[in-house]
Amino acid sequence: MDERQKSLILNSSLLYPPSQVKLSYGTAGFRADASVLQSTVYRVGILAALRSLKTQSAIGLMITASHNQVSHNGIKVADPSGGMLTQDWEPFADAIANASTPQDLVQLIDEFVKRENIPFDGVKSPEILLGRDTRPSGESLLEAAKQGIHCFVGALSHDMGILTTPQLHWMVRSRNRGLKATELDYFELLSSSFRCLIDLIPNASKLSDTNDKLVVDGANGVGAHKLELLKKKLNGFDIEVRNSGKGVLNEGVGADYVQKEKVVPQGFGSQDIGVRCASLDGDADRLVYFSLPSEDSGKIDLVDGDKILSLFAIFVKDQLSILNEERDENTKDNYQPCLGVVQTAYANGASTDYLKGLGLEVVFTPTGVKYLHEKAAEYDIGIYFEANGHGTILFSERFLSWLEQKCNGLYSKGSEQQKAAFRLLAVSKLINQAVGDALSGLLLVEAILGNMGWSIHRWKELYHDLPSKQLKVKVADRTAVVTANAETVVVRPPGIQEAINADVAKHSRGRSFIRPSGTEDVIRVYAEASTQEAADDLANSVAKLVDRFLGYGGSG
Ligand code: G16
Repeated sequence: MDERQKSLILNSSLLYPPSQVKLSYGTAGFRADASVLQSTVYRVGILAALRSLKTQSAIGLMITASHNQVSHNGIKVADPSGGMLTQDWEPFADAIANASTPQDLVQLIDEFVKRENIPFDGVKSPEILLGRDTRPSGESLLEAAKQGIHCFVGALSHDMGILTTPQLHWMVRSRNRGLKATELDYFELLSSSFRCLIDLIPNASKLSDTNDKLVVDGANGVGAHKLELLKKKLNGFDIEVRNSGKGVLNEGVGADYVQKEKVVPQGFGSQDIGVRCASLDGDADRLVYFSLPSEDSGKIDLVDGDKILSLFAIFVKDQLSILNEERDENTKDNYQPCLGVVQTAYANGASTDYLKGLGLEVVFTPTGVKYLHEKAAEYDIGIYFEANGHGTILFSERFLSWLEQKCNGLYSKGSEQQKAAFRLLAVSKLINQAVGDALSGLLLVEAILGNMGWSIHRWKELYHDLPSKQLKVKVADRTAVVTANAETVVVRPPGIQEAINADVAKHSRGRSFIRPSGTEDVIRVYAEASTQEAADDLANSVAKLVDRFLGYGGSG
């Protein structure tokens, strides 16, 4: 970096005094109360410009705190693939976010530029796509990000306006692939591939029997508005959107609330009994379904990310089986696409048993889409979902070009094999392969339910969830908890895992784990057992252990 560049950064960083709060890049970028984020976001703007120079590609910056409360905000970086920032750069993100003086900041950047060989004489100037959700703090934070980006001469920043997080990721991916990348193109791709899947339903009239009305809880966030726009392109598909922004973002509404509390969100009531309902989170990267049982108890029948994963897995597996039935020696080949599914420790034990029972390969990673996505990319078709409703399907280039070949002439026109190949191709276009996307996920669920002729009740009955409970515990320092084996074992502080094991042993089908949240300042506790009472009891006793070992004034 030459002296001029250094002084540009030094001078502009004087406008953004460092925050007094120590922040970490976490599960999905930096998150905190919006009032302390200006300098962090400014510095991530610098990081994004460097990442763009390094990769000579467009990079995305999304200002959002997703499912967190409205007063919070955050920032995450989308890499050229549209996926999460490479984990190799996270330590640098942490270091610059916490640099205590402008001089330290410049020095850290200079060292990093040398270590990473970041070219300042590359063909392309930095190019960043910026998006934000509906939080009131978003606009000024976006300005801070721009200031960071424009420390670099010739840098381009494109403000894409208010978007869902997955839209921004999709735009980055599409732009870097030389494809159309506007919001209109996104809606066009989703609606056309959805229609294609609907047209391939064996008996299309079934759709109206099973898929009558869908009511969607928009979490009072950006997803509600975008779904209204998308709906206009869906040829009368009956979707009613509620919680569209009059209430408070994520408060008593949204996918996180519905999945964790398992209660009816605001805006829903006895008039919805038996109706198929879905919930998005604040930035529409998570999706869960639910229905209200016949007795008005305030509780819901939840169809979570695990069941969405199961539905997708069954459908993809069915299509692959049809392709495998190929009898014609001219079109048969030896390539056997490899299908794998990825879950986290939060996956209900019953879902894992079910998926394994289907003969599928199930692997586990720590919480965080960045881990699941990376694992799923190892398969020809990798399906990943967190129980909280965040997930997608990834298709390898090899598999897609094999499919294209099969569609284009190798299969006889109108054959079952050709239809199955067309369905999988349509899924690969409909589903957002950059990141989990509630809108594209919702359309895929609807299309698959239509193809199978299933109601939400039939879907819910795939398997019965083990009763579970999640709690949060405030502790003095959540980084004191260190986990291993995809977060199923606590290695620090010493002794706590043995104490958890002793509690788990007291409960039939008991399982429990703890982990530090990467998006909130809490330790999360998960427990499941054969009855709800036992799961609640186990979660409470493990939460007490957390408090004893790590709580304020706890002895350990
Ligand atoms: C983010 C991540 C998810 C993760 C969730 C909760 O979701 O993208 O992968 O499951 O945070 O993480 P934690 O338990 O570490 O707080 P979102 O929807 O908030 O972006």
